[in-house]
Amino acid sequence: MGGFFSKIFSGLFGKKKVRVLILGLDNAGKTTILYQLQIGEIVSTTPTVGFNMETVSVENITFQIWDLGGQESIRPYWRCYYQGVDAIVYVVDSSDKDRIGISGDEFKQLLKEEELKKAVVLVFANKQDVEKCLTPSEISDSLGLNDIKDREWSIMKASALKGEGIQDGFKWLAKTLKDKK
Ligand SMILES: Nc1nc2c(ncn2[C@@H]2O[C@H](COP(=O)(O)OP(=O)(O)O)[C@@H](O)[C@H]2O)c(=O)[nH]1
Ligand SMILES: [Mg+2]
Repeated sequence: MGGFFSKIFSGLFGKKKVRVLILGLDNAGKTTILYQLQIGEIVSTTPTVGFNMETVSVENITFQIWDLGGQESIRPYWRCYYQGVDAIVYVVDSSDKDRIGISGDEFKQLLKEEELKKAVVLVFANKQDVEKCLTPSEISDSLGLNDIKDREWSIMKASALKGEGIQDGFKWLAKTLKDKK
């Protein structure tokens, strides 16, 4: 297990279990972010038609990672996984201008889910190393972040490829979850 993860998370949450959903369109960089955290092997992968979910457990934290998009038919079943979710980490590919609209729509759908109402939200504006990519402020607009009034949220620029911004993001998350308890 990576040193960063131990330092930030271990002991912080004691025996309480924490559930984190890492969501975003395919290719956004979710799996790469997990590798950056060096939190260990992916323990299970569930690739079915149009639905891709991975689960990683470290200490008392369960990360569930999903690819979103074009999956209307199976969406009703997602609710089975929403219960007790403490945080949503939403990953955006800042270089994918064509799909920022779709990504924003997916995000807004998620925020409407009753069972996710209490979850804090961290958005990674990922792939900031790509030239002429969308800025965090442009992504903020597409996701409607400034309309969020009922929960804590933050947007961080990141390059999972270079390992930039990821640790800061999870530090914010850890602190915010700790303060909530
Ligand atoms: N340039 C750049 N490429 C990235 C970054 N993060 C991920 N990628 C690449 O984007 C592709 C998809 O990443 P992956 O983590 O598999 O996305 P996932 O589908 O969301 O899990 C891979 O080729 C990664 O190497 C980044 O910050 N910058
Ligand atoms: Mg992946």
